[in-house]
Amino acid sequence: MALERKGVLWVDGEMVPFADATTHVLSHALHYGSGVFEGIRAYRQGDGSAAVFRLRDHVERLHASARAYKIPLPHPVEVLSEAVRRVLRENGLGDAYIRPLAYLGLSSLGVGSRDCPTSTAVAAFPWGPYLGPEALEKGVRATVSSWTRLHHSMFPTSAKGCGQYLNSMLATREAKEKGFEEAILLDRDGLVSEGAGENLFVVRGGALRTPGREHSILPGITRDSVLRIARDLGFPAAEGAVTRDELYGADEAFFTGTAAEVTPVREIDGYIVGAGRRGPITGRIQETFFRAVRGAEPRYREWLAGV
Ligand code: PY5
Repeated sequence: MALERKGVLWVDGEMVPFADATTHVLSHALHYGSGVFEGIRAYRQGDGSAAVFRLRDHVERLHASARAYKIPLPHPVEVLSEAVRRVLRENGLGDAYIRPLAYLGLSSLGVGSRDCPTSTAVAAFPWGPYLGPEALEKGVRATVSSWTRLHHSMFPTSAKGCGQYLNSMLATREAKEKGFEEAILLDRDGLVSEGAGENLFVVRGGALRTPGREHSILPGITRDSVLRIARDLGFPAAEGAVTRDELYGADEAFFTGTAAEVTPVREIDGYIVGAGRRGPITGRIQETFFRAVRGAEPRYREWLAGV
């Protein structure tokens, strides 16, 4: 979906019109991917107000990502959290996707240069279901990628580093060229890691499993929320290894992520998952998740930050 090219962004403490939020072509990050980012969603609540889902966790992860790459991030968590709120307010947004970014800018082009200044920006815009309008209800068709998920010995995989997403881009493009909607990447040992931009859950015999950190995943905030929701609903939910044949033999499977929310997977490489539509456990988790983000589940109110 193309960006609307309007509104204002927060850039290092100033509100800047869309057209002016630019950078130089010799910025370090453009050449080497030396930036970190977040994806956050805000949701319209029952009373008409807007709230941000797990705002503090996302801003803290941005700081952790910057730390992992030794990219100085001068704005404290409180300042960036307020920047997110301000961008939503000033753009009059309720349901929105928020994209904070911190990257190394213009000075020199040595790969390890320490003199490039960090630029930090926060943008917000409407973004519907990431994997398509029908995905949340009908589920998506996924394929196991020929590309291996980058390994945690190569990159800090728990960070959202800009350059890491070349791995995801290759996998996503390959999947789409083959007629699938999303890619599932295996880790270096051939075990399931995650989707190109989502975590993955499988359901077998009423129990949920999702690959753990040792499988080079990004430990997603939605994944964490879904683990809690599943257990609160009484479903056993564990982190652990998922083999490729367990993936193909699952009763149900679904992706989780800020952009993808909770998206059922209905087919993987020609193997029909369950009955080929959203499974019953996936449905219950998805329903509870969407109630939680809209403020309709009192026990998860702590996940919402007012705007
Ligand atoms: N794994 C990867 C590789 C991701 O990029 C993401 C999020 C997740 C898992 C899920 O993490 P979380 O639940 O914390 O969002 N992806 C981004 C998002 O905003 C970018 C997608 C294009 O969902």
